[in-house]
Formats: sequence, structure tokens, C-alpha cells
Amino acid sequence: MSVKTPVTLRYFDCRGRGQFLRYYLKARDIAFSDERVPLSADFAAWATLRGDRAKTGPFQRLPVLEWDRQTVAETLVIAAFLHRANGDQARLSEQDNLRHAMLVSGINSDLMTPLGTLLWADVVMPGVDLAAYTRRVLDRARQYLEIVDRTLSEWRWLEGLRERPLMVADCMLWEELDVAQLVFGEQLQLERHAALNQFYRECPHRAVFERLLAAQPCQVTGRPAEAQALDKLRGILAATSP
Ligand SMILES: N[C@@H](CCC(=O)N[C@@H](CS)C(=O)NCC(=O)O)C(=O)O
Repeated sequence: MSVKTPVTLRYFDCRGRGQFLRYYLKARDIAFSDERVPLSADFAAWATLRGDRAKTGPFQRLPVLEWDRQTVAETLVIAAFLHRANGDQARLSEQDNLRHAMLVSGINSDLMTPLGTLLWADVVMPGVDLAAYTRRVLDRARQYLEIVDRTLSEWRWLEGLRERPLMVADCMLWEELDVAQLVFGEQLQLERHAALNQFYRECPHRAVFERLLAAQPCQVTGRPAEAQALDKLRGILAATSP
């Protein structure tokens, strides 16, 4: 894919809202600068950068994509922009474009955001009943996966994927299934969902995703000491599993 000027994806050095975009750019062979803002307990690097609106966009948040002198902010807008700019929109029927957009929107609000919030929960919601909250997020995630599993079968998503290039929604779905398993472990019970499980295992370019994760290992969120927070969640799940 040739873009007239260099492409930059700017995000924190974590997976969060940026990793699926990295997968997409890598898998689609789009040369880009993977600019990662270093994380630290005091967020010093971000504090220095945040006010530079040329880099952090109109809302001073990340991710931000720079593409042919355009600056694009907001995760869902970046996803839609890449879908259009790389010809994916033109490859799909109107109905399949709607399905693609619905899947991106759903994963964002029903998996990506709740998983990220859960990892931050005891920091951003002082006094939260972490055990109850964790179980609730797990139950909602399982419920959501059951429905998406049915929908992807009805849409024949996997069959379609074998006949077209990998698209943004595929990258996002794979990433969130991977993160959900990291957070909930076996309690997610992905294997109960045949279509999703098959998608996760057979997703084209899965090796590209895994290579990137291995080459640049990073936390899911910017939460300080995320590993300990994850251990705590796993302890809660182990103690409260029915
Ligand atoms: N609505 C934005 C939210 C972006 C957002 O909140 N990004 C976080 C990182 S995941 C951020 O930049 N946080 C820094 C801050 O709030 O100062 C989107 O969907 O992209």
C-alpha cells in the first residue's frame, strides 16, 4: 500500500485502543511509524506531550493517526478512516459495510471499554466492590460473546473473511478476544462459542499479531502495576467461580 506521506500512529506503549490499529497497518503492509508514548507511574511523558495539539489532536487524547497530512483522532473515526482510505469500504456491499461498522462499534463499547475500565476499576472508582464488579463484567462479556457468536455465524463472517483482505473489524475482534482471555483466563469459556473460537484460532495474519505482541510486549492499559491488578482479578475470579 503506498501512501504519499509517512503514516504515524501515535498511542501509549500499551495495547488499549491502539493495538488493533497496529495489527491492521502491519497485516496490510502499510509502512508506519509506531509512535509509543512511554508509560510511567507519573505519566511524565504524556504530561509533556498532551498540550501539543498537533500531535494529540483536537481532544488531546490518543490514539491519533497522521495520514497524508491529515490528523485523525477518535478510535472509531480512525477505524472508519482506515476502512475507507485502504479501499475496504469499496470492497464490501452496503450491507457488509454496515455489518463491519456495527461490529467495530459493538466491540468498542461492549468489550474494549469495559475490559479497560475493569483493569483501572479500583483506581478510578475508589470504594468499588471489585469482586462484584469483576463478576459483572465477566458475565456481560460472556453474554456478549454468545450473541456475537450467533451473529457471526448468521453473517457467515469467517467464510467472507477467506475471500477478502483482513479488515479493521477483524483486527479489533481478534485483539479483544485475546485481551478478554488474558483478563478472565479460562473463565471466559471461549471454546463454548464455535464461530468465535474458530475465528480466534484461524484468523489470517494471526501470526503477524502474535509477532508484534512478542516483539513489543506491553500492558493492556496504562494503569501503573497492571500485572498486580490482573493477579488480583484472577484471585477474585478463582474465589468466586460458581
Ligand atoms: N474517545 C476517545 C477516547 C480516547 C482516550 O480516552 N484515550 C486515552 C488513552 S486510552 C487517553 O488519551 N488518555 C489520556 C488522558 O485522558 O489525558 C477515543 O475513542 O479515541
